[in-house]
Amino acid sequence: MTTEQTIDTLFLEERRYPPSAEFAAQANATSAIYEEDFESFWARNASERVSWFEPFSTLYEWEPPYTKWFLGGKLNVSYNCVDRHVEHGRGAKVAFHWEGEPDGDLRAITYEDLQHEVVAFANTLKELGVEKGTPVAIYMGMVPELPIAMLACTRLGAPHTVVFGGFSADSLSDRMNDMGCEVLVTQDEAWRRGTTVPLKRIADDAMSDAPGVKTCIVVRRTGNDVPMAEGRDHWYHDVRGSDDPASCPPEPMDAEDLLFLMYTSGTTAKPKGIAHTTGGYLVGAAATHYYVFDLKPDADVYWCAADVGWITGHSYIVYGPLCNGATSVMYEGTPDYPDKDRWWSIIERYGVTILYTAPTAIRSHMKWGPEHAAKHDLTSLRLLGSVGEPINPEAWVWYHENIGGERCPIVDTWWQTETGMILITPLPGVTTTKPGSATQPFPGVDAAVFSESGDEVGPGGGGYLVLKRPWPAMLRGIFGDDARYRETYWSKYDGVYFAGDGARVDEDGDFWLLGRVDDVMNVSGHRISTIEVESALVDHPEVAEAAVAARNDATTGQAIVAFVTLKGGADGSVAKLEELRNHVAQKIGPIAKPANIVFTPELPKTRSGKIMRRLLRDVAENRPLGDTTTLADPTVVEEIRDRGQAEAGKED
Ligand code: 7RM
Repeated sequence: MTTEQTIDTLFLEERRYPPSAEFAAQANATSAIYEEDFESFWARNASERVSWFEPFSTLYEWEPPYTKWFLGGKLNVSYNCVDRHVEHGRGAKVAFHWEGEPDGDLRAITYEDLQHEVVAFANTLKELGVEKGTPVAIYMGMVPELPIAMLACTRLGAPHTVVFGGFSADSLSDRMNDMGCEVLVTQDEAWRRGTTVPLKRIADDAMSDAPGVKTCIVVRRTGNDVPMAEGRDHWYHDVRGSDDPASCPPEPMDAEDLLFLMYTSGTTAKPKGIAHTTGGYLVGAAATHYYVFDLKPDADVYWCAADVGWITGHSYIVYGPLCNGATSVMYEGTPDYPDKDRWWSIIERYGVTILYTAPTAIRSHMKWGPEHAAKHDLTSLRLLGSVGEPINPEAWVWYHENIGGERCPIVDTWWQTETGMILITPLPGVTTTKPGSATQPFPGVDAAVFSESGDEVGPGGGGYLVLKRPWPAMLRGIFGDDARYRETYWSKYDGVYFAGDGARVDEDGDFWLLGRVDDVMNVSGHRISTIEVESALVDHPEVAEAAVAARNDATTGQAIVAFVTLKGGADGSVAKLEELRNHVAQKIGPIAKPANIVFTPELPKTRSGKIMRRLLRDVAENRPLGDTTTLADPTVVEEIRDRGQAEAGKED
């Protein structure tokens, strides 16, 4: 057996955080659920977390690379997320504490309110021609009508695609054309940092390139004037249907009927429509939400601070929490508007008990300083979560101390748009956590790290993350592109899912995610992951954020270039540069010492907050920039390029 490794691992993190006895005593999970057999685990969760109109007859089928789950079962997602809670006497419970960005813009929406809203929206869609199977696009900001429209689609059995409200007209029309959408739901404008984003105008541009869209429903948010095309566009308040639940019963859907597409950008310009189906997705989202967040529906106030336009928002703002009957916070705006303590004020006012956010947000709060959180009483919090990128140990510890008051377990959850649900994560009350490690596969999930040639890498080794058996919320393919589906996920290894992430397993069998495999650097024959060098930099007390990329080098093959943001936005000196290089050498070894460092006030990020190292590579290589259409702020990379050129002389 070969034990060839494909990524060298250098960073050693030795801090350990065992669960407290108090947390463990009340936790939804115990270590026993890891012992449960895979089939009985999922069959039990399917019946405990979801109500079926007709029970399934076969748990799952696996004909690589396609899976089916809960075959023969019939269910409806809006029934599970809304009606059944009302039927069980919980209609007066708040589903969403919604907070708009403008001061005082608040709505508390109970499950009973939600039922009426969903029914009214579904009747509207129906009257405008939507039937079971009609594809609907939704292009909105974080307003209550966004989850309402999604649930209305699921009530009718109409598959949706939600396009994040920060995307351009081209992104929207591409997605609508790919899915064949006939109907678009949008809003007049969205609030963002005290100004407005003209969603309807952008939607108009998109519709001019998407002739299949015959109907557009416009929800009023800001109340400003927007153009309305006669015959095609309808104000929601003018066409709102009956809200009598009896007038619109939930459509019984097959477990394998398409629930939604979520487009995700790949290596080529054309985004992939990741397909999720009804039964498996709902069971996966609800079961993980229940165990990973230790949800107590009658006591918790849960807040996932992502945008509903991403998969995180679909699974952990809308479908998982509502299926579990949770009370959630939904916030429309940005974390620093009007002030940098907005999040902490929200947590204090609603008594939020569970917070789920991304490392990029945590690092922003670190950069702004702990004093903003310190102004508020955050003692209601009992559990914290992280998702989206590897979390640097320093950010993890900062989150633990400054937000969690050192009492809250942190769940670092690894998953993807494609996986639909969390796959690698601690279970709070059970798992001993380690800053920077997502720890263990969720019960019933079979993950491993493979070498280039497809051998399983043993403890300590780095390689490629794979999944060896299907899970209920697994993607059912790329919409309309079987060949690309097989090529992207199933061609590297036979019969196992290739996630495209580097990972290592340690002596305890815990997983450490190392970033996208395309970002791995090769210095003098050593394959080095970006996250380890970045974490060594962020470990320095003056560093807020860091991203590294490789450029070609005549001697070492590749050399590491680091892009660093200092706390408080300070400018870096030549002395600081040397200090940071030495810090990395001392932390993980001279091989990982950046050849040069560019100080920058911001890093280039996608709209969902992930660092775009591909563009930093272009900057490091002094090449023209590749595709920048998914950048949150396209000016950032130009600024970095100017600085990179100014600093080029400092390299040794
Ligand atoms: C949920 C989401 C997926 C990619 C994935 C990873 C990275 C996400 C973590 C993480 C390390 C984590 N879906 N990623 N979570 N890396 N630790 N806890 O983000 O489709 O937008 O992105 O995100 O590279 O492949 S996504």
